[in-house]
Amino acid sequence: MNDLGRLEDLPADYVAELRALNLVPLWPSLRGVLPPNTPTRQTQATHWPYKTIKPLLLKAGELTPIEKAERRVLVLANPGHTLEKMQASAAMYLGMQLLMPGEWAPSHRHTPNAVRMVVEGEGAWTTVDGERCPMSRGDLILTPTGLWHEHGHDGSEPVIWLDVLDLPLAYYLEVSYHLNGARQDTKPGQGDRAYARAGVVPTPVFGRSGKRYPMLRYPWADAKAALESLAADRPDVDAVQVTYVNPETGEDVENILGFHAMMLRPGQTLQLPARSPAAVYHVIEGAARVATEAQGFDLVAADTCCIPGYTATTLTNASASAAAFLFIADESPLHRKLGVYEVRPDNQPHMP
Ligand code: GTQ
Repeated sequence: MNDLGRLEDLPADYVAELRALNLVPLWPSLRGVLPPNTPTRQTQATHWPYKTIKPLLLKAGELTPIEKAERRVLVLANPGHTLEKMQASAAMYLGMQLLMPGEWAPSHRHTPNAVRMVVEGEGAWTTVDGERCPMSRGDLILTPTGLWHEHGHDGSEPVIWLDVLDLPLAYYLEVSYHLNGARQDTKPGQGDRAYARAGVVPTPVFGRSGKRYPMLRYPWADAKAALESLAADRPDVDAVQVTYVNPETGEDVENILGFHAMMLRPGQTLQLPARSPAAVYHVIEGAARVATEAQGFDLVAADTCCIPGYTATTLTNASASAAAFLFIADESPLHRKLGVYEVRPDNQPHMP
């Protein structure tokens, strides 16, 4: 509650005089912008079931040709931010994108960072900075800030993927814009081949690649194998999780958002402490329940949900026989860089 003076306590003509001069008294709003203990979050826990999105996305394919859409995307908008803002959380944007056989989404580049998590369909590719990246279910493909990218499709069925961008932050910072370009020539070299095994990196005689983004495609087959081998190696460890990193530096693949893959063993329940960043959970394989103290969502394959920051979360794999595999996107690199990253194992504030 606001125990400081209210705006109504002030004479109306005084407030009007201030406003005419673009001045605002702080004290009536101080508790609003600096609330006690836990930040105010517009982000609401929200579930987007894939089975509800897919038919509407295919309908968009009939209604709007790719030439008119440039990117044919249904945005997964968080109602807590209002739908018009097209944001899933403070920093994250989510969209489901459809490409039909033979279509081409032209080359452009922009200041926001993006990744694609492939949901369904074979035969599509994204060319990023001249590297042609094939798209198969569960693959993660980066299109980091400033890199040219275009999508094409040589297959015979619709291809759908989940876009994750830091667009809301870039827009808020007033740095969001794009440039259009010509169809890219593809160059030899595939990061996922050059960096196919952890712990060894290419050294072309006189040093390392020096590329800020040496690896652009993270095949699901490799991430899944890493999770399975980690789970087998560490039966004592509950959280079977890997983070998508730059293989040259070990740092998060992009500057602002973080990306992870998690395996829930059959029957497993995993308690995640409240942490400052908002998180997005997307099921690659299997099914999982994502629950907060207030509510829970039962996610099946290709479903996506968003959980606000500072919220303890319980993940459950109800299957007695099948592992569940999740893709997780969060705002942790941003929070760490800003010095506000916080973990609350006891749900109490631990201001860094
Ligand atoms: O595929 O380049 O969902 O530029 C939003 C903006 C996808 C893309 C989105 C984009 C793209």
